[in-house]
Amino acid sequence: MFVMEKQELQVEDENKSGPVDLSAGGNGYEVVHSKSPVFYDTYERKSELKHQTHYCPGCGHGVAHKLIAEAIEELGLQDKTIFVSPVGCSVFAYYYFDVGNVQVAHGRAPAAATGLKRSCPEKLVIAYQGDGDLAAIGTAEILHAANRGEKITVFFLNNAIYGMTGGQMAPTTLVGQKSTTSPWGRRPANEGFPLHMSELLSTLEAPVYIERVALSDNKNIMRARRAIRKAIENQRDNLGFSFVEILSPCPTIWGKDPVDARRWVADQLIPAFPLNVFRDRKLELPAGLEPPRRSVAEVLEIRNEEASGPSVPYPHTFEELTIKVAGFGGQGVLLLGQLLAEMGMREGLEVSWLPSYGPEMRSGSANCHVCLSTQRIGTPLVSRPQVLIAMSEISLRKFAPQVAPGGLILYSSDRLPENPGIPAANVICVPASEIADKLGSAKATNVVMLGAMLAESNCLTRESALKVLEVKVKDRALLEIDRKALAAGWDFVNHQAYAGAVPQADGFAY
Ligand SMILES: Cc1ncc(C[n+]2csc(CCOP(=O)(O)OP(=O)(O)O)c2C)c(N)n1
Ligand code: SF4
Repeated sequence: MFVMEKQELQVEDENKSGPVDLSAGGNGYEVVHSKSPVFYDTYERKSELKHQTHYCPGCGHGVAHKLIAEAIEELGLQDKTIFVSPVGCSVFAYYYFDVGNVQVAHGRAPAAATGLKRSCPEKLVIAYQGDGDLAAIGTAEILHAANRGEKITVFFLNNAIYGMTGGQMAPTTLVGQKSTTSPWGRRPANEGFPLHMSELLSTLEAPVYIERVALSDNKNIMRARRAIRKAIENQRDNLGFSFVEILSPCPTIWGKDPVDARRWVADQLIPAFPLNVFRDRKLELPAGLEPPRRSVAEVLEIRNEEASGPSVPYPHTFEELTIKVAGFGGQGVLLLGQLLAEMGMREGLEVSWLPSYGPEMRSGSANCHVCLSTQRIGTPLVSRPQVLIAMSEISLRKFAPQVAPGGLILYSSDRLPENPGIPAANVICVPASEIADKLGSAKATNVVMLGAMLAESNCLTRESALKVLEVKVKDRALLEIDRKALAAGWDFVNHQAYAGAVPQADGFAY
């Protein structure tokens, strides 16, 4: 929208999203300022708002977005940027920034940004948070990310209030400032004093850069611009944790017009939160204590050619297979799920593994959800498993009713209990613990079940199972037993299970 007339007029075409570029026509106009290409052309969420943002007029979020977009553009980092947006008024930042985007749960941006940066260190990871998000529900996340010196950039929009939810008191709300939850004005004796996040983080060793700026007037906005750019440059140069607190107007909740709101930033916020460079230095780490850097493939002990997928495609007969493994702690329930997921990965599938267990270390209930898919997985939750591996009677009774019609239940026992309440599913009882005992270790019970499952479902190959076991099982003697256990579970299903039929209430009999 920003055509500056070199000589006289500014022209806009109503039918286009941007200005008419007259420079090509050689008529004296020159575009000196335009919307950063780091922004999408239009705001797609609402048809009636395509050419404006969802922010209120005079809101600081829009200004901060603009400064960030320009810095990313100037530094040529658009293709490398991952923007982590929070919960708050800026929740929709991903509608504006044409970069990689992740929107996270309330307060969790520094934690998500940590994961992103550690797994993709070459990316520019920006966490953007409001004061409710960062300084209330997310206090722990920001403190620990800063203390670990995560090499991320955090922009903290402090407008001294919860904007999105209608004006509740934030940790940064000023003494005496009214909010819906402090209608009498914040009283330190009851609500405590405002939290000064920049000062707090400055007590930590690890951060390399902490500055507080304000969107109060053009001069301060230019300072904010420089601080934002520097915080991004620091990450580009791999320097460490950078944090910019941006005092920002929220005219709507403050009940002011945009001009007065800016003035209020200058008159009230800045005195309470003085502008300052609290930290700007290189981090000196003790020598010799650097963590080793290993790729995901190395950590999983997958050779590179395997990590990049199999050369010969495996003949998977399913698009998505959902599995639940359930039992109690100590039975190797979670490990069995991990084995399946890692086998799937080796066979070039998309996989997910989601554990769920009680607080007890041993003997508490434990189960895991596993998805194997030829497509991207929508959710790791398995509420209707196609396969249930039940390692105990309690888990059989609890999860069998969830099994999809026509699904498969493998039960670790020689027979079904009375009235098991099993739906129209195929059931195979596998005396897995007896088999494992005979082979020399009850620990191999889960691998007997794995062998049985592979034999019955053909979902993954025995070769993959052996490869994963070789990596996972460090004890050579146990590995030998596991190899036999895999074969024994397989043989049981192929040669014995059908001979000793167990009558089923629904007519299925194995
Ligand atoms: C777990 C959780 N708790 C509470 C909320 C409600 N909630 C949404 S936004 C918000 C506060 C936002 O304030 P702030 O971070 O200051 O951002 P602003 O809207 O002012 O930009 C709250 C409490 C939520 N969405 N999720
Ligand atoms: S409520 Fe406040 S923070 Fe939210 S968009 Fe409006 S002015 Fe901005």
